[in-house]
Amino acid sequence: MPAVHLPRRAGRRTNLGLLALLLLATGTGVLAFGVGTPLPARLVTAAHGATGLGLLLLVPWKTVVVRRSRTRTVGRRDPTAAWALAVLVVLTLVTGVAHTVAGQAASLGGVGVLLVHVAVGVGTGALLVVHVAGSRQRPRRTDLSRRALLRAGGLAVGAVAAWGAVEGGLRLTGAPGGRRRGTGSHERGSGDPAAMPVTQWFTDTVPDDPGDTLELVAGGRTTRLRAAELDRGDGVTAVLDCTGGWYAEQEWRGVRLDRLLAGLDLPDGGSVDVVGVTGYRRRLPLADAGSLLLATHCAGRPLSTGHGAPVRLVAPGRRGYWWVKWVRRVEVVDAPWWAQPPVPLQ
Ligand code: HEM
Ligand SMILES: Nc1nc2c(c(=O)[nH]1)N[C@H]1C(S)=C(S)[C@@H](COP(=O)(O)O)O[C@H]1N2
Ligand SMILES: [Mo]
Repeated sequence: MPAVHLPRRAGRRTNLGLLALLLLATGTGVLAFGVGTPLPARLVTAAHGATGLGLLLLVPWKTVVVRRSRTRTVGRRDPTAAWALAVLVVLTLVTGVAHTVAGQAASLGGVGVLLVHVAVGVGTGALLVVHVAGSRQRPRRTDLSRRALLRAGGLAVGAVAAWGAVEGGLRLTGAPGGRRRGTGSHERGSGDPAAMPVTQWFTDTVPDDPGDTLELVAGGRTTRLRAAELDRGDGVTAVLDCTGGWYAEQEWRGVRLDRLLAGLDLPDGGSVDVVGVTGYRRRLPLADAGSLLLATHCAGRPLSTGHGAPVRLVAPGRRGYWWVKWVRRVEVVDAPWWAQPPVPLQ
């Protein structure tokens, strides 16, 4: 078995390559949830797909490293955690590719396959930290040598090629994955809100009675508005793109936020808190008010309760978790928009 005679350095390079790819995959995966506009999203998901698929290129070498470690008699670590990590990586890869290829068709007992992917992906990241912390390999100067960098470049080219092969294959075969959006989401229910999924972010639930009034707190005044007063004929066509892996383009109608706030004394550089009846909330920059819509209608019909009646926020270019449903309060505040948890907590 020639494998056993491999120089020690080879194992070290393989391990470093795997570590770099796994860290990049986890990082770009998390980043993918933050971007909603097609081009930046395309770049992030491409980097994500390439780093994820690139792991497969190192499998032959890692097999050698693992075999060699099994022949070691001195200082061998308990391999249980390492095997758990390997299983999670495989599950993450399988669910990632299943989402990419088949989208909503690949759901496991009602749970979207992308949700499973994110859960095992985050688990992988956590186990990776444990695995690396228990390793005796530490960074060295020679890891940045010319040859090492050339090899890293080779791996990067291979990873991008693997991603390109998957993308090309999807397009050639006409698989659903060939038509997904830059964010990786698959189309569902465009122009037909009844066919669009009703989705909650985390623990939130559709309220029995979302009420009929909205409180506007701005310029030192509090105004109560009936939902009917918010249907002022402002319209926008915008894509709701859920991090669960689907998107839908709809015509939304209601009132633009800058028109609702017109004539009020607003703070420079301020933000606006949009709060739903259940307490679900997001804070957005006031500077975006011209592109934000408080919507009462979708595709010419009043919103259904599931989709946020009587009023929901429409935030073009932002992922679905910004589109607060059942809006009860809109409040202008001095604080910057980023002074909030990066994602909702409910
Ligand atoms: C070790 C961690 C991870 C690995 C190895 C991994 C790997 C993959 C792979 C191989 C794909 C399929 C890409 C393709 O076929 O082009 C994928 C898709 C995806 N992953 Fe991950 N992933 C990881 C973690 C995450 C995390 C933490 C998130 C989100 C928080 C995430 C979000 C996504 C999304 C949105 C897609 C769909 C992208 C698309 O369709 O182009 N991933 N992942
Ligand atoms: N109040 C409230 N608004 C919310 C959510 C929620 O859980 N609670 N989920 C958000 C998420 S993650 C998405 S994708 C969209 C889904 O909108 P839909 O159910 O109309 O499809 O609503 C957003 N607005
Ligand atoms: Mo979502």
